[in-house]
Amino acid sequence: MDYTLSNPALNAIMQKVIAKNPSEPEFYQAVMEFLTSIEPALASHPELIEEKILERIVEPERQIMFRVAWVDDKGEIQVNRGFRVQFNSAIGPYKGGIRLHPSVNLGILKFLGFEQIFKNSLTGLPMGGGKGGSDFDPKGKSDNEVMSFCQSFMRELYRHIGADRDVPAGDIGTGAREVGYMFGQYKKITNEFTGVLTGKGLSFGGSLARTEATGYGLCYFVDCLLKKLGDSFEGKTVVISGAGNVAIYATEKAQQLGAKVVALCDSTGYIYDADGIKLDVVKEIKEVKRQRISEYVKAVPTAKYEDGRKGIWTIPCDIALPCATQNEIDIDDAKALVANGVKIVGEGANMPTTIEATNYFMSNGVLFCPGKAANAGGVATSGLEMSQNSERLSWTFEEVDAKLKQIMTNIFNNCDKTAKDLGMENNFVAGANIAGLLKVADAMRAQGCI
Ligand code: NDP
Ligand code: 2IT
Repeated sequence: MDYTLSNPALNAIMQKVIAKNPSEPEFYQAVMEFLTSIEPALASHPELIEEKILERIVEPERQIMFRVAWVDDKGEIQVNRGFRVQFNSAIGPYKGGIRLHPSVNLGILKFLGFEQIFKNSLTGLPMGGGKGGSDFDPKGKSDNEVMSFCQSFMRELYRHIGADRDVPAGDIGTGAREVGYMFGQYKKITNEFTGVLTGKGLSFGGSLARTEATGYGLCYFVDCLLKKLGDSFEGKTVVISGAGNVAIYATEKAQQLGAKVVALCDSTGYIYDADGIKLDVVKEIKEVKRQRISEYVKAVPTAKYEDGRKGIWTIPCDIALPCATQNEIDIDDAKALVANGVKIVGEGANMPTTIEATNYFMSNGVLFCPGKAANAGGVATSGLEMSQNSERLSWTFEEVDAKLKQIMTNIFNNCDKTAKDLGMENNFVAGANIAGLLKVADAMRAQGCI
């Protein structure tokens, strides 16, 4: 990958990032995409360079790494590494998920924390950017082992977080079960019942619609785009990757809006159901039994299962919603999607599309919705959970869902207008990055050199 930018000031920042952060390709990729797309804003905002806003914004405020030792069911001690990257607190307390996956390392969490700054800014809510996680693999672990890990993880993390300091939540491998164990341990150590985590269970401060929020929000964003085109989800064929929290609720909303979702996947393979995915079957397999997606064909014998997840992008569709993980669509996948007539790509996952693939989509007339705008519904609803916790109230599902829809509409309009004003209509990558950046930059300037 060539990380050279044509603008000398931006290129200097990029080269410094590479020199100061060895072996962190995902972080370079996120910074590269960001710096490339914000260039049109430099002329009217010289302070971004002159006051070193950009040079400061690519440097996390704080990075915490720690040992997580825990005891497995055989009585053996296991050692994992825990992280929290507190990237930027200019507009609010650090906010972002906890990823539990064997691939987790500092560079991946820095890419995620960096993206989170601009995503959270776009929501319009007062939340800074952060991300955390561990290389712990929850797959195949017993409940007891997951609890043991989560408690040990929180025994260190608790001293760095707080309802007004840093508010973690779910991400890959972290759902309601893990958030519950972490919350319980935080409460035990601090003797305080506060809104320190979001995505909590409904019986202890969680928000209705948080489970659904990222997937629903993604579809609300894409629906705004379809409306702009005078179109709708009705009758569209949709391919969605992943079979986790985001993918399941993107499927649910796309189906409610009249689309036919024909494929889902997990890291082992994909299912194709020409009649439309039966979501109750998927929920039972993934949410209740925590099994592989291959089980689907046992319940729906007319569907097909293929090993390996790459083939999912060869299925013809109008709309592709990558909702699994970073870099799951490369240039070959993009070419296959375009050849099969895809019109819209909406990122439910964080950075699921490589830079090359993104450029290919955009130069071939595909409308591309970047994750930091399109998947912001999850963290936005986390912000709504924080508001409910602060006022000791809980809102109805309909209230939260209506606010989520309004926030996604605002994000779409903001990205659309920002791009249009710069003469780059429908470039939602530039629209999202510039709109997200300018609010944070304004707050950083106002707070002086810190
Ligand atoms: P889950 O853990 O619920 O599901 C993740 C899904 O993606 C699983 O089907 C998983 O398959 C698959 N997957 C994960 N890692 C890989 C990998 N390396 N290769 C192939 N497949 C993989 O996570 P979420 O649904 O919460 O998160 C999905 C994406 O959405 C992530 O990028 C996350 O950062 C992003 N996101 C999540 C938000 C949220 O609120 N949860 C909010 C905004 C973005 P398998 O089970 O086989 O591992
Ligand atoms: O990537 C994300 O935005 C999330 N994983 C959700 C973060 C949150 O704080 O709800």
